[in-house]
Amino acid sequence: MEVSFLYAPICPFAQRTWILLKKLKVPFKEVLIELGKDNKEPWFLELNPLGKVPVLRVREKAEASEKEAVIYESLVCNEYLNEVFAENKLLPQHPAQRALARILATRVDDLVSAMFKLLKTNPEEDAQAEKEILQEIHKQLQVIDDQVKISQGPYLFGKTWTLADIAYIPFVERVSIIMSHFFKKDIRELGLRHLNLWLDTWEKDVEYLETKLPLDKLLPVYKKYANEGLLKRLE
Ligand SMILES: N[C@@H](CCC(=O)N[C@@H](CS)C(=O)NCC(=O)O)C(=O)O
Repeated sequence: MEVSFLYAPICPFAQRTWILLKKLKVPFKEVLIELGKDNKEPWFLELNPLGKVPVLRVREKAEASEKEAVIYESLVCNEYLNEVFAENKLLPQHPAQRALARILATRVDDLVSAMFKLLKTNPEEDAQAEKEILQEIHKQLQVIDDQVKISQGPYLFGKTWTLADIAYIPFVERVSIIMSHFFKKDIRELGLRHLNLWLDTWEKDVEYLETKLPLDKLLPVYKKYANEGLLKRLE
């Protein structure tokens, strides 16, 4: 099988699949996509009509014939990699727990929405809105904290990482950066002890660290979305 991975290193959704490809040691060809340009081209839209990264192209050679599978949507890409390269071992064993892992992976979207709302807040105009959105972020991070507490950690489902952990980490990383730079708040000081335990393991995770961009690459991306009132805080 030949795998091509179409992505942009700044994209947190693509980072989910990037981490997993590395963890599974799947040899892959990297195809860098310039967002706003390459992903609008007809050849790209033919692969993914949604025009988004990540995309996986997998060439399967069976005797004389050759077939290509095209997979997109980060959670689906990771489910596919789990099935094809990991014998389905990257979700908990029990069906209800497997379902919960999938539910958590989709609940990351709520953290993502809260993150963008946070960036849109103008603290100079509305201190109450700032307080409320920070509470919403806390509530979303509490989801991780509660689950790690139940499983006794350090991961969401115990001693080994799952697809749900991978779905969360790129976004928790970005929330942490946004909180510390625009709101002077340390994610580790929210009183979420189990979240901190979970973060400790990611901070030592080799494959994740290989995909982690330096702050000078990430912060400008989020400055583009940030409200002017927040940008003043960086001056
Ligand atoms: N639901 C998609 C979201 C992917 C996504 O939004 N990717 C962004 C980059 S982070 C993208 O390709 N956006 C297209 C653009 O910026 O033009 C997934 O999970 O893969």
